[in-house]
Amino acid sequence: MRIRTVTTLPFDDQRPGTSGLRKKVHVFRQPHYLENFVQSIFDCLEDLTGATLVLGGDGRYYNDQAIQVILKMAAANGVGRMLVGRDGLLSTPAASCVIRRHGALGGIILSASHNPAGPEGDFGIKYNVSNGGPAPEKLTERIYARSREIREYRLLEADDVPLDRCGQQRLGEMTVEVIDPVADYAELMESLFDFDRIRELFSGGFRIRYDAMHAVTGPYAREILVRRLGAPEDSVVNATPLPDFGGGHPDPNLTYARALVDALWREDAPDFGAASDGDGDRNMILGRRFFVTPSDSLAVLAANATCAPGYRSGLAGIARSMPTSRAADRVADRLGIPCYETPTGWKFFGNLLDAGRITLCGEESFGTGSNHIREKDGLWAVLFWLNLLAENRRSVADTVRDHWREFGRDYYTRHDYEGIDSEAAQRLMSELRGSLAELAGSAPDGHRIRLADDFRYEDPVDHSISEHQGIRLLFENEARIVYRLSGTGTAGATLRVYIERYEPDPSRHGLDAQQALADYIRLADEIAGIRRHTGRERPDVIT
Ligand code: VG1
Ligand code: CO
Repeated sequence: MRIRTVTTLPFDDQRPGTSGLRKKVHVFRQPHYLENFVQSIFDCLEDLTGATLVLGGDGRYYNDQAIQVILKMAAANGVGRMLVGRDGLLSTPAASCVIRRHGALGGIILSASHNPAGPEGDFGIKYNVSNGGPAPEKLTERIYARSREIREYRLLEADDVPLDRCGQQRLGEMTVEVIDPVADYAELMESLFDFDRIRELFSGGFRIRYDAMHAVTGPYAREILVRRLGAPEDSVVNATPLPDFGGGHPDPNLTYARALVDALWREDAPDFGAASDGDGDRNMILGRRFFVTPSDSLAVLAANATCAPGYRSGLAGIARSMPTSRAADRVADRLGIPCYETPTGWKFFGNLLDAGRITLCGEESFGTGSNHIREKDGLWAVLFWLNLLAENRRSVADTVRDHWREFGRDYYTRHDYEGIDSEAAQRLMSELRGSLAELAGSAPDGHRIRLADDFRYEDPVDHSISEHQGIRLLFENEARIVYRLSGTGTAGATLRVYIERYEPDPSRHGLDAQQALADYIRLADEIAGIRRHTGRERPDVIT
């Protein structure tokens, strides 16, 4: 076996976004494209020689080919041991768990999360560091800089490594260890939640429907929900990971997980519904005819955390991404613990978790997690809910309504305008930025704006600064509108508008969110000129 040094030229578009580098599959398949980025990662890791790395992905199209390339490059770059999920599979949370459990230097995760897959779909690659979490901006910026000057990469000339069976193999000087992608993760879950209680819940007739959306969580849900917790086999649907996710869009929300929503709205609906995204880090929680917003889910779990054995001793603090509703803040306030507001993206929670300042964290985008790993975790959230329901024996809807009665309700919605013209999107944002000074203190349609700014975050631990993280308009009555552009898309731009309003009065908690927020939805368009700039009459996705 020979190490080959391949001459290459840099690409100028390899800057990682909110969560790694995401591009269309055909972009990744250009000669040298994947290799350049992987070599750029390796070049930025000081302790690579002899180190252990973790490798796996969500099983989407090109996952298998990319893994073989990365293995050969790792062997040529002096990696000592590579832990690879069987069949190249590892959910994002499982990868985080494996990195931590095995003391790895880091891991490479192949996923474009909830973006559609297949030859015409998206592919992605992300590097996670030794705490199991996404590389911080400092490192992703270094990797990007390296990708702009790279001139060669190294690759071992060798046959492909079979990945269908667990066990050790050699690839040049490197050990390839194929591991069960589920085992470590399932064990971790068992240590956090009361499996006996959840088993009792199921055996008492409580019915659940978990939709794996033909993406990576099928094997995890089968092992944990069916095999270990005794839910009936047909509780997990679409459980076989497919390279094109069955042609679907594995984004667990009311639009893309429509079949699940319909099932929960039927007469014979199960008690509990849940879905995950492509790489298993997101979750949607449904009750019978009831949708739990991710922001509420974080708040409810925080308020009831001590029901789960792993959180018995209480919470150190909570963090939420800036556009996430302030429902969690109210719980933190009540508990007398700090609540941090971070920019969008899980990487911003890492320092707070490592420093022990927070125990739970979450994002409005169907992401919830804790200090057990350093990624958001879809199945974990499902198990937390099941643990809570096994304790309180209430329905999902009653659990959330009880919570609103106690803390007030934060009506919340997110409107996404997908695939809009990039320049139009930039113009909209810069016009908005330009009018911030004018907006602050003004009262469009009688709604006074108390604060208008472009969110800037100073990390309380390492004091690094992240600017331009979204435009916030805070109204006097605690309503809020936030605008930001997505950092995960691969075609055109996606404008996200987040709208919320606080309602303390329980007699007014029964409205539909779109209705309750109608004034502010109108204002959001008026203020930013969404229709004028994008030519769109309505959002593509409402969550
Ligand atoms: C979106 C979400 C963000 C999430 C990110 C990665 O980013 O808004 O909250 O962390 O996706 O999620 P953006 O920049 O498109 O708004 V994913 O599940 O990679 O797993
Ligand atoms: Co994801």
